[in-house]
Amino acid sequence: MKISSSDLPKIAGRHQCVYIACHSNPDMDSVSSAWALKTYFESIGIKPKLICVDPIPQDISFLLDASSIALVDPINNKELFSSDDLLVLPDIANWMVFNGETDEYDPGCKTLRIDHHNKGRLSADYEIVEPESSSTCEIVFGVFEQLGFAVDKLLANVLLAGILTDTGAFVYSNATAQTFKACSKLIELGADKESLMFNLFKCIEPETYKLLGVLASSLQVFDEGFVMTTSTYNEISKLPLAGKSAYIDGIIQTVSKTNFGVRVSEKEPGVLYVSFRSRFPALVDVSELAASLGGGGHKAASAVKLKMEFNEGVEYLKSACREFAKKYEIPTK
Ligand SMILES: [Mn+2]
Repeated sequence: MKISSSDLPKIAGRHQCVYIACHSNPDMDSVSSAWALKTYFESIGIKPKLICVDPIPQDISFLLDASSIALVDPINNKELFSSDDLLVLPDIANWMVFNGETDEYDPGCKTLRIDHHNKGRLSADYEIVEPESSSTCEIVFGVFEQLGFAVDKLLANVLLAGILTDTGAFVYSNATAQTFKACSKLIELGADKESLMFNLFKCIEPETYKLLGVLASSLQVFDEGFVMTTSTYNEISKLPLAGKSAYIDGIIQTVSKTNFGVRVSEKEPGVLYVSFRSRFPALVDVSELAASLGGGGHKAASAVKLKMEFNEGVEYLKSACREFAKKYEIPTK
């Protein structure tokens, strides 16, 4: 059920315990929006619990204290939530994104989804879903403005960090006039753009660039008009410090004469993390491609996780991408 910002306090107040989930393999938008929502709920006397199925990346520590985010195992712990609880799902469109494993999941409590992903397979009890927003942090900031919740300097920094990373520092097509307005207000509220840019984009581990070398050497352009890079578990495991960088997925959407790019990473043996990036998001909707394989995301950026042996998975993806690519004319530049 679609709700408005003003419904939030009474919905949260109805429940015994409020949980706020970061998604599996959490990024800045996930952790920042979850942390921001926790700050709001605390301001109205609710003490939510932050949870995540994966550890929070160390590189977020410059921004916020993630030590209160509890590591949970919702698949094996069926008693995690009681029927009186509310589970808040920021930046989460599918149960697989929440639990890291499967869409076949029922938390056994009420759910509230606040998200900017379209084509979500998860139907929550309460929803604030805005696919036109750049990031969940942009939505959350809009919610705070409507609620009249005062955003201090720390919170402004946290929200701006989520927007900056989800837009690739405004490079991606999801950065709209509304996004710039929100960022302008956040900077006026005290967000330190220069410090964020330094910490987010100028503190890259050298191994990240070595990983880029692995990706560049595997890069293959297909006649159907797409590009693919692959990295095996063996290659990735030698570079444990290679962080998540916007630049890494960025390269697959910049190759001339292609419509979209694919990055295949075997992060665990037999588990392929696949990112899709559209070069023409208004025309080539890679969320369709991801959805056809069981994943999801946006027109410009989507993903799927496949449990397949590396070579078999890569061949499977090549044929799915070839089929999808046939729908589009190959760009002249
Ligand atoms: Mn996001």
